[in-house]
Amino acid sequence: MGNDMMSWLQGLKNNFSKQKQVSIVMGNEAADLDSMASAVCYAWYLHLDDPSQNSFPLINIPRADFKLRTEAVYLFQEAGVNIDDLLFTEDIDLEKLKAAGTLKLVLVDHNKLASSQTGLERLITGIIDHHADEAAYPPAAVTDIKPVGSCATIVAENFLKDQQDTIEKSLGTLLLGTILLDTVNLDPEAGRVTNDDSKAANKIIEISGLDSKKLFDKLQFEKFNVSSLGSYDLLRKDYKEWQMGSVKLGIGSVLLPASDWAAKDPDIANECDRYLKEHKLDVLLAMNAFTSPGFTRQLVVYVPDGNLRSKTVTFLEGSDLGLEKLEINSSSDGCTFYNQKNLGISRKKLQPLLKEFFEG
Ligand SMILES: [Mn+2]
Repeated sequence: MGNDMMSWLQGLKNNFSKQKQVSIVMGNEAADLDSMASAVCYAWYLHLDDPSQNSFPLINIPRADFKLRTEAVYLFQEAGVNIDDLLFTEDIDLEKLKAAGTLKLVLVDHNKLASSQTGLERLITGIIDHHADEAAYPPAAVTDIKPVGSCATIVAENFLKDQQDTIEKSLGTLLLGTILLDTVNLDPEAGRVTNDDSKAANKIIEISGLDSKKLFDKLQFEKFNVSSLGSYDLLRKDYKEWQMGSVKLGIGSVLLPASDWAAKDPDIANECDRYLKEHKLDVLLAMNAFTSPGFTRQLVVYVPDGNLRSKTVTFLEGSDLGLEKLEINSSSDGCTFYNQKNLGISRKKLQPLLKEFFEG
């Protein structure tokens, strides 16, 4: 096996099927960069500490969703990690392992299981986290829970304590990149960083020689760089839906101008239609928000039913959104595009207005 993180990662899939007792290290169901990087790095730490524990990181989302986390796509690639080597939710059946009596769980970046994973609490043996402690785990579990800026900081502290020699470019990149993104480049003004974050990050910089400014700038850019995503993925990257009376309504938050979107995809309406049907929606909205150069909001409305469309459009145009029709060069006839002049109305604020309208 050796002390090489890449060889260990490359062997995960093969070794997993052969395991008897396993420790699954997993992040929370939102699966942000912190959750994913902490799971991989902490499982590697546990493996170095005691290979007989059979520690495996689980990326707590379906494989197809990974590409939506564009900052993670960048950082894992920069660290030399091949995504094909990682284990996702479809690769590990936790219920089956539980039934076989071979499962132990180590949580990173959360300390209470998702509602879809309840029933596994008593299998939790360890927790590394930076959220408020909800004490929803067995008292015997070994925990390190403290309010630092990034869970990756606590993972890094473990390596710095007794596996400092193993911090090379790959591991350093995953840990440092995550800490920097979570703490806005260790900037006290942003109010996220703690002394522990700075201490861990600076130690990694010292050991690995990584350029933190360059790494942070690139991560920050990639986080909002949705150029690799098609319409369908743009819609689902940050998506919420609600039942409002007889109307099922979904809103995707899209991080690019409608004109750029139309340039990428000449037939947005077609993709909206596919999305709407798959989610069994009546109304699909996209709230576009971007900075170019000033902060701008736009709204895209897709409602195939004629009556419901005119009802929805009349309501939206008469609301406080400050809508102004936008001419988009696109064959997307079925979509209506607007500039939203009232920048204060986010999805969180629009949702109750729509609910009142459709339920009233
Ligand atoms: Mn976190």
